[in-house]
Amino acid sequence: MDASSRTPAKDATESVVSDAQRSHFRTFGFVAFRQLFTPDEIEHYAQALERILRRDRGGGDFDGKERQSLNPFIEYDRETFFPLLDDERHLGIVDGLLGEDSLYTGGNDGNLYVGDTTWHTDANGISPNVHMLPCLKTAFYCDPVGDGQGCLSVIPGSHHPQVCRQLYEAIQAGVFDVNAPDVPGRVPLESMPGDVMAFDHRLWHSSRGGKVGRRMFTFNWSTFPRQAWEEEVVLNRTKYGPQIWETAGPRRKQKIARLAVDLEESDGA
Ligand SMILES: O=C(O)CCC(=O)C(=O)O
Repeated sequence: MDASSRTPAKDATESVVSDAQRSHFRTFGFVAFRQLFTPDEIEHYAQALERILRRDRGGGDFDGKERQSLNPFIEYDRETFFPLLDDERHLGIVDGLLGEDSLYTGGNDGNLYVGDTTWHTDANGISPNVHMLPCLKTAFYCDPVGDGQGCLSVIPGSHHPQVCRQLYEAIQAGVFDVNAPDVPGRVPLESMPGDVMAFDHRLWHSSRGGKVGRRMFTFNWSTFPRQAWEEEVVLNRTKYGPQIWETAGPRRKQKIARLAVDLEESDGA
């Protein structure tokens, strides 16, 4: 089920996503990319994340009472985090899974987790309104996480709109409890620093048993819209601050320039 392999950090010129991984993503809604980054790189990001979150707390220690989440967070340390949006390995994942013209949609969050995350999707929480456009999240777990110890769990295939909706109906019928640790078919995605978890926004996912202060950050991406309804989905999700332009490398500039016209038009409307 896990179409990943544990290989050393990849050369940027290598193709990041294999045909098998692309097919796995389309079928099951997720792929775990193993050791795409080095643990040292991830610790560098994790420490920058901790500094940002500390400043956000007014300089105090994390009291561990509840999750601290900042969305967006990368804007608070642009030198460290914006290059990650142009990193060939990161873009390689997203372009490999969503197509060469995939887009960063502006959403990113940095977290210190406390306790469990109940079952939900990122498309619309636990609502049955599921769109048809493949969008995904890349998640960087900065600490080792295992089954029942803070790793992501997913329900493979639940990103397919019909299954996604059926799970919502199962909640209504009392068959699927979003607080339950287990549901039939659950797959835990253990992660080591350097791994990247990529999953479709419509995929049902959860996490449980993590240690207090579990460090994790994410980015949101979309397939380039080709039809009017797709454009509406993407424009609704996309928010670009000025830094997205100021910091962009050539590849990002080229990608977002195509959407920029539409965004300006919708902002001005
Ligand atoms: O790691 C977790 O607790 C859950 C992550 C999650 O739900 C998300 O990033 O959408």
